[in-house]
Amino acid sequence: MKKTIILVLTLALLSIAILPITSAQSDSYTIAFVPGVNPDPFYITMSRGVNQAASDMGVEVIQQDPEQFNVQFSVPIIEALIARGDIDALVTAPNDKEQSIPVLQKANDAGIPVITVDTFIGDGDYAAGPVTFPLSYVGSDNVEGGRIACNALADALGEGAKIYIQNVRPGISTTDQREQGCVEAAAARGLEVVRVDYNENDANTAQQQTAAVLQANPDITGMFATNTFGALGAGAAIQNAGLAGAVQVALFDASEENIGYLRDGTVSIVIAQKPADMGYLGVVMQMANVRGYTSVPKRLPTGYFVFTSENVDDPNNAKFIYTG
Ligand code: T6T
Repeated sequence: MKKTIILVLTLALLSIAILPITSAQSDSYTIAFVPGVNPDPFYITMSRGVNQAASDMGVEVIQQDPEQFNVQFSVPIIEALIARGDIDALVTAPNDKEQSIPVLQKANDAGIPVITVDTFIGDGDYAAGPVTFPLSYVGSDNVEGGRIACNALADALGEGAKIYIQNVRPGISTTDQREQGCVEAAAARGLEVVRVDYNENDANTAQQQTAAVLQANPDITGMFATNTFGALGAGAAIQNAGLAGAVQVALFDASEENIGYLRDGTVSIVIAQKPADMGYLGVVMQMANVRGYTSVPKRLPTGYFVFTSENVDDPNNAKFIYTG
């Protein structure tokens, strides 16, 4: 996989040097970036990668942020970007596997190539799945991420333990797949998933739900929170209930707050994605495509770094913590 990334980067960067592109063409190339929601440390970090690539490649980026992780907010933004008539390519994290399809199809039909970063539409298989028009899907393997989380819980708790999942909302490709991976790992390792709650990306809701579930089910000894906001709420609930250490907790997303929960012993592992790389590679691959390369891969997994109490203070790993 590293080889693919290096090849794409090398081809795209080489193209700047060797293709006869006028400064007018390069000046006028504009990429729209629409993250899943902001503010969110994950997408703030992704934005850093997008802007770094744009600066490295001399293209303009227009970023527009949905206020909530919801198609009601992202669809009008994308509609307006299409209507401008001056957008050459779109890099975006769709809010819903199905509901985001029509507006992205419309962008593609208007001649704006689409790369999805972090999340996907359809089933994410843009080569042979039900939705094939996007150029590429750049993001984590989220089934694998859910498995990493719940295998860690199984390692710590052993067979027969009861666990709880804090998730966002059905329909979001990433968090659906994390839940799936966790449930699969739990079944394989003999853990019982007692309950799944959905917090709508609201840390306060996640905190209240977690507190209520742990109080009503004192035999739950492990939990998995599938993204930044669920993790933030789960960590607070565990702290307030004085359950640090008694309940093993696996969190997704390496925000400063979540790393703080790991440092103070509230949680056991934090799974970091590579949002800056997703953003950087999304822009690079759009540029490779516009410059005529046919080797842009339909799928580019970006990998993880798993933080534990043993490696969290190693300065070499600080780069995996999200930008605040
Ligand atoms: O976990 C990330 C992202 O991967 C997911 O699609 C939505 O939530 C986050 O942005 C974290 O808040």
